Amino acid sequence: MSTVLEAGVLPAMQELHVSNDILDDRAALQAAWERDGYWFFRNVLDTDAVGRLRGVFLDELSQLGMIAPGDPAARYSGKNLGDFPFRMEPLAARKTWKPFVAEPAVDRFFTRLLADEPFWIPTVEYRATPPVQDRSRSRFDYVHQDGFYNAGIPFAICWIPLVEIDADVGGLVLAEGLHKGPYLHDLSQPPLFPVPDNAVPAHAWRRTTYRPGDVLIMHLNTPHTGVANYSDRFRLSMDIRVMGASGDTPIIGEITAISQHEVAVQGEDGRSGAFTLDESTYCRGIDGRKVPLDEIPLHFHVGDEVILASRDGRVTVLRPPH
Ligand SMILES: O=C(O)CCC(=O)C(=O)O
Ligand SMILES: [Fe+2]
Repeated sequence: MSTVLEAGVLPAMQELHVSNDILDDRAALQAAWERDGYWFFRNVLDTDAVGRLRGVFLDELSQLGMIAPGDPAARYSGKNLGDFPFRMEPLAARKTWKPFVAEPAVDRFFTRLLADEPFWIPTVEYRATPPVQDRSRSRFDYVHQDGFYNAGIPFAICWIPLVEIDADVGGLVLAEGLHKGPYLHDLSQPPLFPVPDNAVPAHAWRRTTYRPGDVLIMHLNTPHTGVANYSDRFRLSMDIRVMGASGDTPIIGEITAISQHEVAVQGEDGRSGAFTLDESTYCRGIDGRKVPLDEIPLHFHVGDEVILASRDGRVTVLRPPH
């Protein structure tokens, strides 16, 4: 039997459900979310706004010599990728996400969808994924549940395609309806706790051809992975996290004091406080590993930007934005 992880093969799989017709039906939205663990909407984000965001990616890629200047298809020039900033660090440094979510049409969509003001978690990935050379590996990059690495922050993931992303370009696949169970990550394999190959049944995987204007919003426990890019173009997308502003939002801010027992923060929105760190705290280092309590002062310093979620004065999650 062929499995989804066969080298180089993206198996046929069902399409994502499209939820445009229930956008203003709270009960139906809620039911779809509970059933599927995601919403996928076609052509709901203002394509001019998405185009401006894509333009920032294209400018950066052409400055790096990776595409021809102004090539909207983002065809890879073949230039050596040795120094390529795979996480588009220059865009991250400029907080490129901020003007995008502040676009009135984008803000209106999310306000309508959430029936609340959106609260953006600055955990953002700017993905400019070049074609892969090595086709001997599975096309699934790394199956994971974001919630496993972010316990305590009830956000949803917004995955936003900036170009057409078909099966060759790869994009994102997710496991429908598998957000309810226990984590699939293998607790016996620290520090990354990978999801075992057979943990997601092959029939649960979903994909589609994504286009600018579409958005995929996933439950934080929905298993998903990027798919290796077999095209001749860059795959451009941005993913960012959102929740309703009236929910239990984490503090986004700077550390003002830190020891292995306690951390104090000053939030951007004026909230501040000191919180206890204990064995139940998930302190996440920059590479996703859980940092042991006694190493926390080595990884986090006064002035660092962090996301802090707490319950009853104890930190549930402390992490850098990325
Ligand atoms: O775009 C990808 O390659 C993976 C996206 C992802 O893991 C996420 O949006 O949480
Ligand atoms: Fe993810």
